[in-house]
Formats: sequence, C-alpha cells, structure tokens
Amino acid sequence: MKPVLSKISSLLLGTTLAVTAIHAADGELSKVMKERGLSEIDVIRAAKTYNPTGVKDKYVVFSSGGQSGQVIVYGVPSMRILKYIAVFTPEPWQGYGYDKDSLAILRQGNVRGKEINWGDTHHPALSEIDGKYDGKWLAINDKANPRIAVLDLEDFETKQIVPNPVFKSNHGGAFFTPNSEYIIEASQYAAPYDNNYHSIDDYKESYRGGVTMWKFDHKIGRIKPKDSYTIEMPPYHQDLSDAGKGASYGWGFTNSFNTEMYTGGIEIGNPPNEAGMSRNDTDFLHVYNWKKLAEVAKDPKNVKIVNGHPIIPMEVAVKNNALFLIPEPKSPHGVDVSPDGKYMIVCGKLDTHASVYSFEKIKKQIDNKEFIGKDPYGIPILDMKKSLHGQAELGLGPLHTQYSNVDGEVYTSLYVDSQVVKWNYKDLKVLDKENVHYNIGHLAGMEGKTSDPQGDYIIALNKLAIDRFQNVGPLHPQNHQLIDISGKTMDLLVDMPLPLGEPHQAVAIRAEKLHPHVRYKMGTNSKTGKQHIGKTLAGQERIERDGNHVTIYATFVRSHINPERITVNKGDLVTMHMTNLERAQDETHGFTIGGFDQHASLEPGETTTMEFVADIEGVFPYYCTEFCSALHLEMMGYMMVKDP
Ligand code: CUK
Ligand code: CUA
Repeated sequence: MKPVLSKISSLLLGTTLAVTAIHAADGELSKVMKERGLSEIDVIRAAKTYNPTGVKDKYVVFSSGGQSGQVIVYGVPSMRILKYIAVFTPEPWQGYGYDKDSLAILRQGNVRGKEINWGDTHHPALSEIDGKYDGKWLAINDKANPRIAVLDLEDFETKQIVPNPVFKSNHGGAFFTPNSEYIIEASQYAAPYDNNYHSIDDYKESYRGGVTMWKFDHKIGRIKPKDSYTIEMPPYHQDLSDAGKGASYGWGFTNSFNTEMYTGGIEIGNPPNEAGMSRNDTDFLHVYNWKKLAEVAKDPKNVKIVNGHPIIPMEVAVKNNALFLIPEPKSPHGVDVSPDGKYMIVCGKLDTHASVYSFEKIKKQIDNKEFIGKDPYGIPILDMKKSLHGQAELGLGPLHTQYSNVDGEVYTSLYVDSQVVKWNYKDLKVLDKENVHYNIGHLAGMEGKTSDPQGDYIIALNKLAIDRFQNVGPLHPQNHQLIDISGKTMDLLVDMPLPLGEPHQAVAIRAEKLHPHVRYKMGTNSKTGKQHIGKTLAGQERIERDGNHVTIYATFVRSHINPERITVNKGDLVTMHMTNLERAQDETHGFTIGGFDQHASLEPGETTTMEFVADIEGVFPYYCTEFCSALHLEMMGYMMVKDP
C-alpha cells in the first residue's frame, strides 16, 4: 500500500505534514478500499476528480440538453451538475415560461405563429474574441424548429430566441465566428425556403440547403436579424460547420450529406433504398467567404427576399468567388478547424480515415481558379487530393475532433469502435486509443476548438448507458465520461449519468473567465437587463383597477408578500408586478397562486410579472415557493375571486 498512499498524498496535498497525516489514515484507507473493492488506480482516479466541500472546479461545461431543449452546466473535474438553463422549453423552478417576462422570451421562438414548447438542442457555442472564449455569451441551436437562442453568462438566462425564417430544420449551428461577428446556422434537411407546398418531385428545383449568418452584437449580446443573411446552397443536407480563424479568418466550412439528392422516391409498401443516401463515394465540404458575402448582401441587387429575409443566391455567391465545394468522406459529422486556422479536420462515419484539409492548399486552388468541375448548381469543385494535407486511419466511425495544448495533438471520437483516439494531425500518426462507453458522439476538450486549447481533459459524450448505472427502466440515462489527457496515454477517470436528453455537444471554459453577477440592480427585468416597468419599492405597493384589468404592484421581503390580500372579480385580467427587495445573494423568493398555472422565481433585486385571467371563483392562497427564512411558510396571502 505504501507507494500508492504516498502518491495519493503528494497528489492531494504535497506536503510532508499531509504525508504524515495520510499515513496515519493508512489503516482507514485500506479498510475503505477493501470494503468497496477499489484498486489503487481507482483511488487515484477518485482523488483526481474529488472536490472537498467548498472547493470549486477548474472548468465549467455547457452541455446540450438534447431533447429537453435545455442547457446543462457542470464542473470539471468534479462532474457536479450546477444548473439546468431553460432555453426552448418551460422550466418550472425558474418559472421560465410561467411568468409573463420569460414567456415573452419563449414566445419569440414561435414558428409561423405557432407556440412551440419543445426543442432539440444540439450545439452550444461560447462567444469568442480573437478566437478565444471571453465568457460573455452562449448560443445554442434547436434542430427541430430551426432556431438559435442566446444566453447571457452574467446570469445564465436565455435572453433571445430567433427562429430561422427560411429553414425547416438545422444542424450546423451554433458556431461563433472568431470575434463573435456572426453566429453560423447551417440548415439540415433540404426544404423549400418559402412556406408553400412544393411537390417532392420538384426537389432539385425548389428545395434548398443553406447557411444563415446571424449578425451578432457582442456588446449587448443579441442577434440582429435585420443585418443577417443566408447563403443559398444546393439541396444537399447541410451539416456541422465551423468558422475559420487565423489563417482562414473570414471563411466558413459546412459539411453535407445526401449529395445524391435522394428523396425516398418509393411507393408505399416498397422497401426504402438503403443505399440512396450513400451511393456516392464522397459528399461535399462547402467552403464560403462569409466576410465577402456580408458585403455582397448589403447591395439589394444581390439578394432575393424570402419571408422578409435576404438570401444570396448561389450564382451570386459563385460570381463573387465566395462559394466552393470540395469532396469529403461520406456522411461526415464534424469539420473542426485547428487553433491556427490552417487545417480543417473532417471525419465521416462511413470512412475509417480522418481527412486533414489544408487551407493553404484550398486557397491556392481558389486563387488560381483551378477547379475540377462544377456541381449541378454551377458551384466550382476543388480537387480533394490537392486540398488535403493528408489522411490518418483512425478506426471505425470517426465523428468529431478536439484540439489540445500540445501542437498537432488531437482527439477524435470513434462512434462504431466506441473509442477516443489520440493522434497527431500533422504527421498523421495514431498515438493512443481509449475505450469509452458505447455510442460516443461528440467529445469536449477544454476550450478544445478555440485558438487557445487547454488540454487537461476530454469528455466523451455517450448516449444511453445500458449497463453503467442502476437500471431505471427502458429509457436509460446518458453518460458523460471524463478522460485525463495530461499523461502520455489517456486515462478514463469517471462516469457521470445525465438524466436529460442526448448529450450531443458540450463546450468547456476555464471557470476564471466567467463573471456572473450575484444579484440584480433593484427592479431589473432580467430578460431585458433594463429597469422593469413594474418596479416597486417599499411603500409603493398598491392595487389599481382599470375596468376589468387589475394591476398589482407587490414587493417581496422576508417574510411578507405585500399586499397580503387581493380581491378581484371573476373574469378580471390580473397583472401582478413583483419585486424582490432583498440584497442578500441567496434570498430568492418564489411565487405562485394555485389553480392558475403560474410560477415565478424572483432573484434578489429582480422584478417580474405574471398575468392571468381570474376565470374561476373562489379563494386562492398564494405563497412564496422558496424556503427563504424561518418564517417562509408565513410568507403568503389570499386572492379572493368573487362573482360580481
Ligand atoms: S451531433 Cu447532432 S446528431 Cu454528432 Cu453534432 Cu448528435
Ligand atoms: Cu420567501 Cu419563502
């Protein structure tokens, strides 16, 4: 036992005193290891992820919540969950979607006038300055109802949802350009831009893919739809994207599949043609100069307007030397730009190789107008071989790649082999493989796709863990596995079950870069960041009536809701502005009135509004829902609804 104990102690504390203390605990440690069946390496791994109470994590991870429509926040290396952020779906604790102000955010996401309370989040993205995370904003896409949401990392709340006016699904977002000038959102399944019926027989003529470049105002953290544009692309299914940086600054890269333009084409009762979407040997990497196209889009002559949104037609993009195709391995997943922007690594599920494209080689062909032909839509095609730095044989089902702090060293997920492979994309040599739990999709490095990757860890994002945790029925938890990459070989440290939707992608940032505030300026509408129209200070509480509209200006402070009695007539519209007057940072109050499907969470200093029609007669106690003081239960009142 001695060697491992001193290893652990120096790992943990590194002082002679500590060594002595741990040696004193020798007997206890051996006993625990024996009782729990732990090996020495288990204990070391545990020590590498254990945070004693009060100790905080080095990194903060923002993970897609998949079908939950949320974002999950957790710490690394402890893998402790810190928050679920409601984005595309109502969230009861935070009152998201249950009070008027947050409902207004959720309803920004209406699609063609329809209320959508569901989302399929895939790819979170942190805002960047000079290709590095700045800890200010987070964006995430909803694949199902193509939308992008923007979250503020000052309070970890959703501030804006922008539906895509022309796409019918997306997958290639969200990705920030290196100075957060734009957020890239590429479509997924080709569909008509307008909202009309188009026969599938007209697929090649009227269905389209595309990439929307959402103009982002980094200062205020909002997308500006009016200054945004979409690059029309052929009806291939567009896929994951990435923004060039450094050497490739100004360019964007988007994968695609189904360049066969297979649309089923079957009669009911016949088996589908499995090879339909996999007939070709390659698909196309789309390469576009968003910087140039942003200028092109400013001239109204260059765009066509669909659903009020400017589209740059393919021929205009081609004429401006700003759109090209390069063959890429079939059914690609990730296109991942290197920290210096000189290389793009593309992996396709149906090819055992990772393909490393050289931007220099691509640029040379573009500058020399050296093309091997055009696709059916007139887009110039570059030679694949001439664009490649090289290929590396990694294994079965390579998907996504993350960079580390060691030059040339990358980590790629292998879906079919259920492995993470460490390799060098410059000399194309495989260095190590680590078995992970099956069904790995993305993997997350620490700032692993910025111009300043940190190394340290890789998180394998695995789907549906059938045997790693207690059986909780046929729907299984997801599994995020933390891997130590600081050594010569990888070492899998710990599994974390996540009982939310598919993990898809996660992004990790150094915790020291985040500076969330702990309370709001008194009377703030957290959704807008501005002073709330319903801000109410102590002594200003009142109930106003205007016809059948009753407006209540209420305050919350331990341990009273003021007013404590509200009488309204059946059928009245009730608007209740609520201000939490507290200054202490953990004095959140909640508010609900039973029977009206209302709930609000009021953080210190926050004002929020709930609004409902008092359409049933009776007596309705209302109360604070957060255990806020010894007199929390007493923090209540009555709403009486009478039939006039
Ligand atoms: S992902 Cu969206 S299908 Cu490989 Cu980015 Cu999971
Ligand atoms: Cu306020 Cu409980």
